[in-house]
Amino acid sequence: MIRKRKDIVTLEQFIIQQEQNFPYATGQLSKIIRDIVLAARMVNREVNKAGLVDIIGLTGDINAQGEDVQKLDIFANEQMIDALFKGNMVCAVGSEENDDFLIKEGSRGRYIVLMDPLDGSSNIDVNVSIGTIFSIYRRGGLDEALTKEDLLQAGTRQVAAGYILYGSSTMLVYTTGNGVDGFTLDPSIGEFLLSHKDIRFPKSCSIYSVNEGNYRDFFDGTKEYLRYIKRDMESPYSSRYIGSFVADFHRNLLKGGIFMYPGTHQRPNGKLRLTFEANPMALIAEQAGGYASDGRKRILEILPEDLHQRTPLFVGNKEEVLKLEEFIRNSGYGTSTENLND
Ligand code: P6P
Repeated sequence: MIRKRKDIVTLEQFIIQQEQNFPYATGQLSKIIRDIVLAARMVNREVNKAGLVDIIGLTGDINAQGEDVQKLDIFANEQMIDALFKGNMVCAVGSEENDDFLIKEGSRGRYIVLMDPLDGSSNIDVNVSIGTIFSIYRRGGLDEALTKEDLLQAGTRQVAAGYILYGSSTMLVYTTGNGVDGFTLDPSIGEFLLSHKDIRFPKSCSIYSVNEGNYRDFFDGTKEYLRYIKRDMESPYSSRYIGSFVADFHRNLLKGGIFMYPGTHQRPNGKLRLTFEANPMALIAEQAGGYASDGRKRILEILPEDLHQRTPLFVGNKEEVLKLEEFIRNSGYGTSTENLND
C-alpha cells in the first residue's frame, strides 16, 4: 500500500509535534537527538559498506572492557563524540570505548550522554545487526563544576534513552519519557520516518534470549527459571539469541520476550554495562510496559559506583521478568559477595 503524504511523518516533524505537545520542552533535548542521528547516519554509511572497504577488522587496541576494538567501534565513537560536543548541548560524554568521561571544558551544556557507540561489534565481520545505545541525563547546577553525582546518576534520572539498530533497515528507537517511538531510515531521501508509533511490549511473551552455553555456570535461580519455561506446555517458548544486544532487545520489544544476561559464578555481575546498556534499555522497556531487573531489583534504581560497572540483566515483558525474580528469590541469589549492586 502506498502511504499517503499525510501519513508520512519525518523525525523532524515528530519532534516539532512533541515540542508543541509539551510546551515546557526547551527543544534542547530534541537538538541532542538530532546530533545523535547525524552521527548515526555517518556510522550507517560505513556499516553498510563495511564488507567492501578496509574498515572491518581489529585495530589491535583493547578498550576499557579488555575487548578487542574493531575499527568501526572507533569510527562510531568519534562520530558520536564529535556530533555531541559540536552541538553545544552536552558538557560530558561517557563512552564504553573510553576509560573515563570526556568533559567539554567551559561548556554551558546542561546534558550528559552515556553511550555504547557500537554494541555487538564482534558481529561486524559476520554481517550481523549491530547498534548504538545512548542515555541522556541532565546535570545539576550550571554554575558548579561537574561532580561525580552529575556524571553517575541512577537510571531513573535519565531524561531520554534510545538506540539505533543497523540491521536489514536502519532504525532509531527512543523515549523522552512519554512512550517509545520507532523511526526507519528511508535511504532514498535520507530521512528517518515514523514507522512504529507508541511501541508497547505485546501481552504475551513467547521468546527467551540467553546464551545457554553459559548454563553450567548460572546460579540456581536462573537454571530453575529456564527449566520452568522449557517444561512441557501447550505454547512453548522459542529460543532466539543473536548475540547482539540491540538486535535481541529490539526483536523482543516488537514480538514479546525476555532477554537475559545473568550473573554467573565466574562473572557474578554478568557482562553488560549498567550505564551504557542496561539503563537505557531499561528505560525504553519500562516506557513500553516492560521491566528490567538485575535479578533482585529494578535496574533503574541502581546507583552506579563506576562508569564501566557491569550488571546482571533481565529485561522484557514485565510479568516474565517478575517471574524470573521470583525464581531467583526462592532459590537465593548467587553466593558471590562481589556483586557491585549490593
Ligand atoms: P556473549 C556483544 O559483544 C555484547 O556486548 C552484546 O551485544 C551481546 O548481547 C553480548 O555481548 C553477547 O555476549 O557472551 O553471549 O557472546
